[in-house]
Amino acid sequence: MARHLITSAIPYINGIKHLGNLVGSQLPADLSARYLRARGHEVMFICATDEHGTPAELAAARAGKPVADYCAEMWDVQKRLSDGFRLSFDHFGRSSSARNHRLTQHFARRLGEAGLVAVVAERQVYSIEDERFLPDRYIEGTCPNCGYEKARGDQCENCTMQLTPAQLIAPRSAVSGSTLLELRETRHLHLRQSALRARLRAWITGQKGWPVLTTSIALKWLDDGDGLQDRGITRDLDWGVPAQFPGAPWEGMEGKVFYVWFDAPIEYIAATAEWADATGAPDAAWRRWWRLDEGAEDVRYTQFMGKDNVPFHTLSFPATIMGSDEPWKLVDYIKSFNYLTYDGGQFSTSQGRGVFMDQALEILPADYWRWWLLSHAPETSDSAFTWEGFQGGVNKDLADVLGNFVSRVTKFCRSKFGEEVPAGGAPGAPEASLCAALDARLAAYQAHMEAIEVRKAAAELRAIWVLGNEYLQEAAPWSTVKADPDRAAMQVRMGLNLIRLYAVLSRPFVPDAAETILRALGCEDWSWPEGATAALEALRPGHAFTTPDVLFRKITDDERAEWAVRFAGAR
Ligand code: B3M
Ligand code: ZN
Repeated sequence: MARHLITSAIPYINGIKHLGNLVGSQLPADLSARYLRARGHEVMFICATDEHGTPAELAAARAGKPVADYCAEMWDVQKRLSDGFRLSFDHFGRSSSARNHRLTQHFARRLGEAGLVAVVAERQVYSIEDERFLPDRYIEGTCPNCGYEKARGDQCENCTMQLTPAQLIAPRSAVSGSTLLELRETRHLHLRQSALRARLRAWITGQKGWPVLTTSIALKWLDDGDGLQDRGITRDLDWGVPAQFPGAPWEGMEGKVFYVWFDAPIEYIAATAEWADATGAPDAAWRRWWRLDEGAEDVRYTQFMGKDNVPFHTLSFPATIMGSDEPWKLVDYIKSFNYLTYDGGQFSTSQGRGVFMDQALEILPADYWRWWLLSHAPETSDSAFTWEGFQGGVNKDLADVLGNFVSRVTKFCRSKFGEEVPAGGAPGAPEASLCAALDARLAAYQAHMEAIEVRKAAAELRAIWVLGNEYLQEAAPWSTVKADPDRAAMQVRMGLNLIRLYAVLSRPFVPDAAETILRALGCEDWSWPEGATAALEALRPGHAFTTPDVLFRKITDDERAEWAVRFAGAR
């Protein structure tokens, strides 16, 4: 028993996320949360919507709605979709919450009092045609690092480099496309991150066993100096956490709000407080997850995110926490992901290219997507979504292997012995070797899940399903039953117990199917197996069950062809 705090990168509020977003943070985080709960650990799994900043303002303007209304509506939409994908957040918060306003201002004040915030007069990009200062994200241009032409003024999403607008080549306004830009003077707050460089380096290099992807990105930006320049943490926007507030150790920040990347990670903490508020729990209930002096010493904190988010989680957010000089919990392990590509190109929100969360659930149940996406998670490199690959994976793994096993065993039992677990004799050598093989694979499965090696865990689970099919094929109860009905009964009893075991082990990946199976088996025993031999005795002779309907249907060639056309672009 340990306590696990898990956060997923919080999705921007503007629009429905595509499958690449889903598999890059929320879905693997859910897998981990579900697994750890199944093993009896105490888990706090937090996500939220990222509601501030220019993307929200731009999207609200496009929708012709006040930004607060737009965000409230989109939160509902995203919440419904995350429920639809069975993402088991303990709380799905909002970065615009009162809790986050208060906490963000708290951190800002602490940083200011520690001398880590400077008021800087700077010359900022002003768009003459738009008649306004342009925040970084409202400026687009060519990346000085990789030449990508649609780099934004805060970051190049192609090479992950953090940028300032002045570094962009051929800058233009993202509001109007105007190139009539000039620099005008204004005052902003800057976070003196560079003062924390030594502490950050010591912390990062002291981490054991972080993924190479995480550490290399962190050290790159730390050493290049680029990621750790003192950065402006205020913006000229209305919507956000006000930078001028009672007790603020500075003046003159009226009309400015904190930069979205300053308040977004703080929302991990705030959303845990929102959870306490929503459940009527006292402050101590959320603080024991976050404050080292209030119980968080034994918490293991894991963050999940796409690789473009890594600099903010290895440098900016830790700088906020360290700089506060208060005992807040820092992350223990960062699991980061590469990208999922769509049919040879990129998923594109702006072009509507690829499959989005709402569309995915319209055409197939969540489990189909969960299984394929997780078993192809872009861990060591990008991975490719193709309709052929998706059809093949679903049909083979889910329909032919897991679904077919469940159906063969239950139907055969029903026809020969009726819908209850048959008694039969004692297991023999084939069953002993099945159990030995299961135990070895189970140990590997657990090890991969604990190490958050998602694809390896999926492969091991699939291999566990395959063991059942191989056993059934060799035992062949449909032949045994003629000469030795007792032995056939025992084999079927094994098969039914394997089905229950599969439901328990597969639940983190395919929760709905797992629940359907256990319901059909008339069983509520979700206990994680100690070992295969005991686990295969859970359903006793005489236990009644019902034969489930088809667990997973196959995707037809016609459907595949139709979907490929439908999701090619122009949503
Ligand atoms: N919303 C970026 C993203 O969705 C950003 C993550 C914030 S995590 C604190 O990729
Ligand atoms: Zn670039």
